[in-house]
Amino acid sequence: EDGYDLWLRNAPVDAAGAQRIGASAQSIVGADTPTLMIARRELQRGIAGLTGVTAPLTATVQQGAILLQSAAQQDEASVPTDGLGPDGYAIRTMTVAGKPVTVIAGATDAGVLHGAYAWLRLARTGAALDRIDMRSAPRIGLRLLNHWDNLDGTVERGYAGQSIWDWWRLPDYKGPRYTDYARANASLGINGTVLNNVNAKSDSLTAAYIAKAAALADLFRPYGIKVYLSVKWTAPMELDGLKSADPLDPAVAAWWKAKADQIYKAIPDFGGFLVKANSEGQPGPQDYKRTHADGANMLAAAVKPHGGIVMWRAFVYAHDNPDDRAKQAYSDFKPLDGQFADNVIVQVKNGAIDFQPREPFHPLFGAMPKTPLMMEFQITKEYLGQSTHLTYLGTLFEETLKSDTLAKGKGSTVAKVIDGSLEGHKLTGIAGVANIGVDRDWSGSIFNQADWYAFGRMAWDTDLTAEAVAREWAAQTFSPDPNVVAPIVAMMMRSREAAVDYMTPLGLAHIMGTGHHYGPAPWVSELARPEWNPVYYHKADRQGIGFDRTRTGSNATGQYAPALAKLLDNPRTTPERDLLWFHHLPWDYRLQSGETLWDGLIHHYDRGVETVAAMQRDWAKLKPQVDAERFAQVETFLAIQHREAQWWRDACIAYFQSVSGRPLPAGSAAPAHPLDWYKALSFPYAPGHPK
Ligand code: BDP
Repeated sequence: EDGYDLWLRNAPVDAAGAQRIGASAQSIVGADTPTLMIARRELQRGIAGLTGVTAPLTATVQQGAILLQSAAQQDEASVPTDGLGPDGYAIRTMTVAGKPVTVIAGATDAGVLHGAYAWLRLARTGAALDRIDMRSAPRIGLRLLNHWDNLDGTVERGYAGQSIWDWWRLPDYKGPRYTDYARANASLGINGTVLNNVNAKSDSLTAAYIAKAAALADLFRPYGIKVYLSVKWTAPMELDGLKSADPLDPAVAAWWKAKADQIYKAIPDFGGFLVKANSEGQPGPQDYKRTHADGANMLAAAVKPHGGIVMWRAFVYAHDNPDDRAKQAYSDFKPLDGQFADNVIVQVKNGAIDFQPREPFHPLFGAMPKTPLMMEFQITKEYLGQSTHLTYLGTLFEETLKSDTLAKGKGSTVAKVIDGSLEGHKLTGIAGVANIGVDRDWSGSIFNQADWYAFGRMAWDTDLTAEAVAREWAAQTFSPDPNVVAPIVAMMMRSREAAVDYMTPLGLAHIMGTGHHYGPAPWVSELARPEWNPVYYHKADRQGIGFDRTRTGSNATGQYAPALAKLLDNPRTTPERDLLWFHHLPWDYRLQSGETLWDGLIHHYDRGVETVAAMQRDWAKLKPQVDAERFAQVETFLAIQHREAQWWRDACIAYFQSVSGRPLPAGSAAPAHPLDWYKALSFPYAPGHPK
């Protein structure tokens, strides 16, 4: 058990389980289309793995059969598929031709495939299969992975080995991993993938690389997955010697139009472009005194005749902008609301800074009613312990999606902004920066697989709770035995809060080491750009700590809906978990617990370390129930996490104490080393960051 099989493991169930599954899966009926053949194969493979019995394919309906029905196979007896959209499915146990069967229906073959995976999920997690009547359709149209994969095989912020795209040997060699990748994504309902890094190279738009992307698109198509590309703004200059990349220059627009035509010739269902422009040194339309909307609309016109879209990222902050970094995306984009073409969607990170262990939701959500906004989550855990720390992201996703923007009164959640229901948008999307590489376990650790899983499941259904998703994942990945599922879910559910506690409690952010973003470095103050320095974010001094973003500070609170801004302007009505994100407060400020801010901060750090120790103890008890290989990996990684949680705690406390000059509260141990010891550590070869 090396983790390669992910949640599609199909390990044998006990006799009662085999009976439960076998009775409802005695044979399979389905047409010979490419996608339904995949659905048939997946069902056969799953049922055989779980029960040891292979369900034969039959042409006629038999008792206990599974019937795969997409629109083409509908008759009067079939399950209605209206309202399921292009991706949804219905599963119903019913009588057909006098025989009890299970019908898996969809308006399209892709819908049926999603239904087949859903049925398998029910089978694997121990659900009853003899009485099913369910319908499920995603509210968000684009559910995409973003690969930050480079053409040389490295992965920016990748902690699971090299890129899974073997660009060098594509388009000829298409190894089995691509198919398994498609299976895993389709099983969650992920329906698109952006193949290359947002810090893009022009080369991905050359004929040779378009052919490579087309080979992957051909493989993914029957799984309902489209391919997209990140593009570099100056590609027309770099590839064909154009004099400029001005979006309003007709030659530039013509170049992109011809490029789009060329791509669509090779990939008729190509999804479109993802763009990082005028951000962290990337070129963009602002270099020509044009706006993001000018740039996005020019590209949008190029893909429009083919039905393509442009995803334009709002992750921008500029070195010559003295304003609070947390405010800059809003300042740039809010004035452009209503100016984007109808096949443009603006992609916004979950928070205003950068994928921190915790951030309040991005103020753009709810602030651009005339523009479709898509969510960008980071599945790869750049700032959350990368591959070794167990920090389940389901809770982060849930917290963000359920945050209330109050933009149109109570209940205006971020989920409703991105599913289009709040402001009436049809183009809707959610992206996750992938945590996938060539490691045998795909994601750098067994538990990181849960973040990929949770992203896909919650993209499909934003109402799912992190806990329900953890439960499903644990049952399929380890065992449906409640004695296994319950303790694993309990570990997962407190894991991210533990990391917040031992890294950045009470709303602190961005105090990680420069470049690698792995360990603590709250002391860093000498980097060229102010907002690269941790001291910019925590602003700790003798008197207190925190970033004043209130009306009288940077006024980042003013970017939220007035009703919310009012709450955030007051530390007493700011959620305590975000306290220091919005407020600079004296060390003696009283927390809700009654203790001082200083004591509370230390206690959060202590609690983070203790929680990891408790997770270690809980895992140790699972030894008899988990296979040796995966048990050992998790055990070792938890030991690393515990050691590093201690490191985070000690380094941060040593630093903050050097600033505050305060004694530690009774019962809290002094850091193991003096501050200089922590400062002297260096990690020149840490993975995942551009060298
Ligand atoms: C930051 C990463 C950087 C990415 C950037 C982005 O540190 O490597 O290029 O985001 O999202 O989180 O563009």
